[in-house]
Amino acid sequence: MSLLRAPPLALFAAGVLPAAAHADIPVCDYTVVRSYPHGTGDFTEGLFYREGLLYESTGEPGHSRIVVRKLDSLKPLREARIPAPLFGEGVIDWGDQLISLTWRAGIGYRWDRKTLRNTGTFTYKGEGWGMTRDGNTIYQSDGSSTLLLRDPATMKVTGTLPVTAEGRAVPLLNELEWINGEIWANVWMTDSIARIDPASGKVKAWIDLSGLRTRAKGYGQDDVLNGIAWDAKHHRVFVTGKNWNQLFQIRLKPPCKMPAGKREARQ
Ligand SMILES: [Ca+2]
Repeated sequence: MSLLRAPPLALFAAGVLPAAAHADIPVCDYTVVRSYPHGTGDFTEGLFYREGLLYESTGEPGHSRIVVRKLDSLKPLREARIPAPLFGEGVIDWGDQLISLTWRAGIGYRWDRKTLRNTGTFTYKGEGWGMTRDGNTIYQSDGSSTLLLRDPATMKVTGTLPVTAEGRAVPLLNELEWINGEIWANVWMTDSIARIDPASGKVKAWIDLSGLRTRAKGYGQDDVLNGIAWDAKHHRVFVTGKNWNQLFQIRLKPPCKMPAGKREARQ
């Protein structure tokens, strides 16, 4: 989605943790391990890593596409276009397929993962934002504080996961990634990632990625952090943002700490 087309509700100031982060939840700091190139015209809406390849879907009508490439090169190995006026959103792998969403059209696509040949479409209600998966379940965001669970075979909704921090709903969940039994979620228009317990929907910790956006020259108002990928084999976390010029491998700096105000209150 784009800020210019978005409802003005609940927009967080970029660079500020969601209000719920002031609660009794630890905040994780980070270090950059390495940076890789990222296309400054790529409005990132979906991102994942599989078997040495990066899969990225991008938005904006006329610029929406799915690209498969190596980490260290912007040259697409395979590419598929999403025709205007559609606005590309999340993408996930499912067996030999890719499944992708669009923002408000209610149209989803299935692709052959190896050739990016379009193999079908489906329809769904509501907005499409991000996706990730674990085993047989896709988790999808739609801009609200509730993730939808879908059956990848049918894309029908099989359940919901309301996401809360200290009992308060966490809206604007965006790009997602299943990492070590947690769902990591970008919170739109912030530098924050929520680490969500998939069983309870509770935010276990926040990751404060302040500084990356400036480092990647994400100066436009829409150029926010969005895109998390996990290399499970080598335990690498990658993050990027819309129109950023870099994609970063990051590492969390333990321990994740309680917010300063909370610590002081306890002293
Ligand atoms: Ca992802």
